[in-house]
Order: sequence, then structure tokens, then C-alpha cells
Amino acid sequence: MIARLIRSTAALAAFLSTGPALAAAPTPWQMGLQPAATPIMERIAGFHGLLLGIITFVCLFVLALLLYACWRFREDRNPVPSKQAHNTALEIVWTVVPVLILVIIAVPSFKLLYFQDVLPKTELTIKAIGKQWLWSYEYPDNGNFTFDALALDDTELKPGQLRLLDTDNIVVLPAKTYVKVQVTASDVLHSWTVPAFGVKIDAVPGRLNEVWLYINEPGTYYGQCSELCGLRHGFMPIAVKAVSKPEFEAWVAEAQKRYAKVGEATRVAAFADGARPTE
Ligand SMILES: [Cu+2]
Repeated sequence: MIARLIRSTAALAAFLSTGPALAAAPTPWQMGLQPAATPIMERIAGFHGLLLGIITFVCLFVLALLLYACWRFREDRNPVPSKQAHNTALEIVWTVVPVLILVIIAVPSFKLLYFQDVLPKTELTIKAIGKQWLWSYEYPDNGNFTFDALALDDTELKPGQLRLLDTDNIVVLPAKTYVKVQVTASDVLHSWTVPAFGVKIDAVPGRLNEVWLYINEPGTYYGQCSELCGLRHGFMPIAVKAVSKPEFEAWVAEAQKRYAKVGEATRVAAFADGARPTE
């Protein structure tokens, strides 16, 4: 137990000392949500805090009532039970108070829902396509190149790379930019999910879903397919690297040379030897 505590404290210290260019990934013994990297996630975290406050208050209040009733109406203190079955005032209160609590929750909830749903004017569009079991990405605004991002095998991991989270090709996006992510699938349902972005959107074959991102700070952010999609569902991670705009332009110039255009036969350099992952 103490060893666990020390380990988790060390993990937390290591995590906190990574500075602003943080890797938003799950950490051992993590409590709570990953640090928010977008305005959407900041609001989700705030709303989560509000709900946690309300539910804590409700639970403590009900517990206190139960304990009081057990003590106040125990047999030796209250030998003759009351026959009363109705109390109009009390019934109005216990109907109206929960309704008020729901209204207090509903207002910020709907505001957040529309904040997520209504796309602001975006400066860049990318497309994520879920496939069994990898993600393909397209950059239609930057020369329409495309690449696949596959999970790294345990033997391929370099120091610092995260098992089941890092991919062979990484999605690079500019920070401090409004980005539209179009999400679809080519076979079954998948879900493009990055917790630090507050994004979880289904990838549905034959349908184009949209979500927007504004990544506050450069860093590497991780997520995973979050719709049970088959045998290797747990092996199609999402790795997004947010960089400054000049760095993004430099990466685009290089990516245009390295990756195929949409519609061309895909160059699969990483698997030139035919060693596709076993399915
Ligand atoms: Cu999937």
C-alpha cells in the first residue's frame, strides 16, 4: 500500500514536472480527468466539478436524513408509530427541490452541448477515418495527403513512447488554431476520442461527423478508439501532436513529399516488407 502510494506520488511528480508541453495521457493511479487542452474540455471539467459538488451535497444530505430518521424514530424513543401518510407541504418541497436541481444542471449542460456542437469558423480541416484496426487521416486543406496511423508493437516502442497510445505516424496540428475534424469509418463503428480535447465522436460508415478543436498549447495528446469495433479495438490509438504554426507549415511541406495523395495508391513505407500486424 505504502509502496503504491510512493509510486503514484512519484508518477504524479513526474507528470507535473513535464511543464506546459505536456503529454496528455492516462497516468498510473490517476484521479480525475486529464488536464484540459481545449476550451471544450475546460468547460467539461468545470461542468464535471459542478455535478460533483451537487451529487456530493445530495448524497450527504440523504445520508444525514437517513441517520437522523434511524436515531429519532427508533423503537425505544418512538414506541407508537405515527399513522400519518401524507404531508402536502413536504411533498411539494421534495418535488420542487429536485426539479430546481435539475434546472440548475440543465442550463449549463445545454450551453455546453451547443458550444461543442456548433462549429466556429475553422481555419483547417482534417479527416479521420476509422478502419479495422487503424485510423487514416487526410489533410484536404494542405495538398490532400493521407496517411495511416497504426499502433506500435511493443518491440517497436522507442524510449518515451507510450504503449497502446503512440502510433507510427502522428497527427500533427497547429496549436491555437480552430480545426475542424471530420470523422467517418470505412467498415464498422469506431469513435475518435481524445480525452484532453473533450472530444468523443462516433465514426460511422457512410456518414460524416464533425467536431472542432482549439488546442491551447503545444504538446502531445493521446486517445483511443472508443467504440467496440472488433478484435483489435484496443489497438487503434490516436496520437495528436500540437505544434506552433511555423512548425506545422514545415511539417506539411515534408508530409506532402512523404505521404501519398488521397486516391493515389498509398505508400506504406513502414510495412514495405509486408509485415502487417497480425489480425
Ligand atoms: Cu475502432
